Amino acid sequence: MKHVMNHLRLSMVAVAVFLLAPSAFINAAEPSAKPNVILMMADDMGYGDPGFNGNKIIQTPNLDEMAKNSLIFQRFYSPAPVCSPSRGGCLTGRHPYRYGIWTANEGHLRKEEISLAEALETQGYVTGHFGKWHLGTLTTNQSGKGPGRNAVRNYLTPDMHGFGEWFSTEYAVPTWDPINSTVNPYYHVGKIETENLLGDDSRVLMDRAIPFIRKAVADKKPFLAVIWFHAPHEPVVAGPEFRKMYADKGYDEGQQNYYGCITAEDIQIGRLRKLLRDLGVADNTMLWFTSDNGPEGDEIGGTKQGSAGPFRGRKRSLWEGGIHVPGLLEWPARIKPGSTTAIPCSGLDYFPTTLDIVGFRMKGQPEPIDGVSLVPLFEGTMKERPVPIPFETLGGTDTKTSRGSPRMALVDNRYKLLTDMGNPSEKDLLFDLLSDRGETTDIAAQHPDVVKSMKKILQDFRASCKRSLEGKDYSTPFTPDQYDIPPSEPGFARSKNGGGEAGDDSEGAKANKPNKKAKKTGGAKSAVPAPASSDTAPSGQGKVTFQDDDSGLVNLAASAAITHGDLRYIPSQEKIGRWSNEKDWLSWEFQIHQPGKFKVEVSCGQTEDGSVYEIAVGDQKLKSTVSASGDFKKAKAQIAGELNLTKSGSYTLTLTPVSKQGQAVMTLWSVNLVPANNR
Ligand SMILES: [Ca+2]
Repeated sequence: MKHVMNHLRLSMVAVAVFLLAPSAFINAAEPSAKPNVILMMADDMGYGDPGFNGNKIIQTPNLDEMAKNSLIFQRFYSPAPVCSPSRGGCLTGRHPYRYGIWTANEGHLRKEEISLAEALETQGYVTGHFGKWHLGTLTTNQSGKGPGRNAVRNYLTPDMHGFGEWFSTEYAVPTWDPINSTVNPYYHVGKIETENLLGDDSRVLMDRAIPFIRKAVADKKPFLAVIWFHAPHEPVVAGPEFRKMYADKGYDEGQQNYYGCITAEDIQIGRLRKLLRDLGVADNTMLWFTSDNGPEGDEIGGTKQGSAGPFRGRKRSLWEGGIHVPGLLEWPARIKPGSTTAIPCSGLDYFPTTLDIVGFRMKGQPEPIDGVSLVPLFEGTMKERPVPIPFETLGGTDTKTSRGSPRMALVDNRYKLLTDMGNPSEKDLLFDLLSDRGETTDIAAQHPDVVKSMKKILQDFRASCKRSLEGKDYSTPFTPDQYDIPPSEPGFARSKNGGGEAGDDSEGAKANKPNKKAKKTGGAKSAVPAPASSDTAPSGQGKVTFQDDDSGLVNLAASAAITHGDLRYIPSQEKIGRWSNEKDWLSWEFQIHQPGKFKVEVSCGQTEDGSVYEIAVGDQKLKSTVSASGDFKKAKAQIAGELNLTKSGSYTLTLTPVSKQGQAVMTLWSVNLVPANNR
């Protein structure tokens, strides 16, 4: 009895100590409660963009205020260096290579995975998704990304993963007037939305999140709101009042748009925080903020004004600049204002952390989960991350896909290993992130044992992902198909067979994968592309081509041309042929977001010199004469002149014959608008 009393007394002492001297993070814990959960994510925002990470130019007063009241993660990682895979990781806690989302616009969040929304729904939560989805197509009819994105195989809407309410786009839309994106509309629970789509996109989507939250609170239900902003992803556009803020300070147009759309986003975050306080639910709401990957562009310029802070590399790379992103958690019930942590954490941790807090485990949960519960961190008992964070992305050595970084990385409490494991050019790099966060000094040679043990973890990770891809983590039968071959395997069949497309989550950023525009039918059902087996395609495909984000190039491909007359596109040769009638002509629709002067390069074939043609955009006209390539089947690039496109936006280019030489005007592969150097 005495023993029991002592034990009780000890326990009471322990409780008293607990209450009087709580750990660094605990305020007034209420373990049985189900906190509301809001996952906010900016798109392509760099670590150095928000004020709380040191930015002195971009105005983010609401995020800065939130940061003061939050746990600031000094080392927060996105699960991947590009959009779609990063988002999959945030919703499932599992690395995207386990379910075939290799890069942006590839694969989809498999139904066999369990998302945070599905899990919380079983616990009485109401669930909503607002903004960019990027984890599947939203209609089986088409993807605005073009025929390369298999809209049927990848059809996966938010409600198929547990979101009862959703107001979402398949991929990026302009950050101002998102209605401009006719090929990529907002859907509200499966129906194309047409109302309240003008002005700031962050406001447009917050206008939908707020009533959802109000209703959940009125119904006394805990809620999960996943708010995935489009800003500051391309097309980066800010409204006049936001541009003016920065124009007045002398910043150029690209800066005005980039900074302005972040400030507009920040205002909506302030609006949300105020709502939570007004409704009396701020205390027990976990309000997270992060970005899905690092800032866009090889370097700063145009509308690519994002800052990676002190880090090397940017979006698409596994250098810190691609994956080390802003991270905040505001949760007054459990997190003391002014808390910080230097322990590496990840978007992969959202899922296990939330399930740990709510205190349940999903039946049939696919395992392993790559993230960890951060509850011990909140309780002050986590001194180190218990398991390292694995990364794998598509890429290689070319700067377009991975900006020069190796394809795999492992981050532990101190070191980061980067490796091109299995590639012929395999090279291992090791950095001590505690003393060298800028990744300047490779110390692999000095620490072969560290390299070896970290590499072993990545080898095991890769083998584990392969098992996941084959469906071995699922309790239900799963038959993998050709798109479930990991990129590291021979026979990996990406893009060409319609599984997805090149790794870029910009809207049509690769100009040779033109977006289809529902011009003729006026709805989501745009013209179905001709099957590859047919020799020729009908005229008037009407696809909009977008300027490439990185190179600034506008590639007006034959496949995207609208044909007028009897002209035919020949898919097997990717060219326009049978151009014997001088009355027949071509046009293309395209959009640019980096205005300037462009050299017009026509790639065409003719056996003899002399056909004359005219290229026109608006009232600018260029007359040029075809110089022979020697053969209609052989392309030769020729410069027709220069165009000055002074504004961002939509244009039409026409190519009209003036006279033909011999039997035909020419065969045509493409018209390229190549940015002139003085852009
Ligand atoms: Ca992104």
